[in-house]
Amino acid sequence: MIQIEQTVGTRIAGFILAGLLLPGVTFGQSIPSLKDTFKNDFGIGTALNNAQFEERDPKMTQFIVHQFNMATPENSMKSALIHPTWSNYNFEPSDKLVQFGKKHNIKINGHTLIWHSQLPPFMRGIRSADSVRTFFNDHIKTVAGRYDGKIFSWDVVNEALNEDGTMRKTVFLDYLGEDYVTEAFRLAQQASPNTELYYNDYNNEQPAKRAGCLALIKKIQAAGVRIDGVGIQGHWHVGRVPFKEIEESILQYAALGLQVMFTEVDIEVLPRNFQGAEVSQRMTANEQSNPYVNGLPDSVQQQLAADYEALFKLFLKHKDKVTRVTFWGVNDAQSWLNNWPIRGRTSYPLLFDRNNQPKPAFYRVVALKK
Ligand code: 9MR
Repeated sequence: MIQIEQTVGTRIAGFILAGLLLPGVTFGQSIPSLKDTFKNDFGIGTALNNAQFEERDPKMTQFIVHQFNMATPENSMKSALIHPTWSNYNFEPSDKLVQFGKKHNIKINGHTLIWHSQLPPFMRGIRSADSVRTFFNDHIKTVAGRYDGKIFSWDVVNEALNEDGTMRKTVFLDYLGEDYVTEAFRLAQQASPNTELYYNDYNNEQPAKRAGCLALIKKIQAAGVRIDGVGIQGHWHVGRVPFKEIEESILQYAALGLQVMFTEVDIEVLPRNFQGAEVSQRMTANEQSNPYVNGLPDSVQQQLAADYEALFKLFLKHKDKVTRVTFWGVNDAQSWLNNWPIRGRTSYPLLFDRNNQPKPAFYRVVALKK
């Protein structure tokens, strides 16, 4: 008994001491965990950069492991990085990501096999269908094959559609024709039979693009090729989250027998004059374009919290169809939105602030389960 009391006493003293010395570590653990909060509902993921999955900052690692049970590499598996020259692959970072997932029980979603953006430089010089076909086949076979059974899922094709639902003009469409999407899934299935296979896009909750996405999925299915899920990226804007379209999309995609995932969620608070996540689109800076350098006004903070709460309410309502919700970054400091479509802004799109402290939106989301 005495011994137990002493142990408990030592632990409490240690806890207080650790709190004084390493506030982030101890207090980080006292924050509720998203993955635990939603453990009976859906997976909770984050995009990870190389520094994060290489565990360069132990406090960050501890934070990630406490909050998330799924992860997507923000860049390391994109073709420009994993396949930098015609016959060379750079698997080192992504192998580390896989180890990170294994060690911490975090399921990895590979991102992404076929995307027109962030292509290796050698693809720019390619002018023949044969060469594009060779790249396409080799890339999918080699990359998907390497991680078969080691990662949980793949975004096989990313962003193949225009806003009006037609096929986006890309090097793959130009040289391989409309069936390249189905073909990518067929090859991924052969190379990686033990991995779930998804189609991923932004704005594919919007009616016209959604119709194109539904048609694309039906085409893959009609060819007898496996597709397990569809990712709605979820790059939205505060006060303008398209709840109705999101709900319709969940129902319509699920009706095709697919899992529905929200794969890159963030809610922008900064001014922008267009919707979506087209990386090549840019805006010119002016005096109004970076308004919250010294902090987010309470009114915007509250709107952000209300939007996140309503979003998670919707996800929970359809938890039988929604299998994963992934944020595009761990905290506001990491978000790509600090640099797009204007470089060097101060954005606040996620649930955790620049010091990994929970924002009001976090508490509103977690409170849904109380
Ligand atoms: O967050 C990513 C950023 O670091 C990269 O510079 C950018 C380059 O293409 O890609 C960002 O991630 C994108 C994702 O891979 C696909 N959907 C849109 C995301 C935001 O641009």
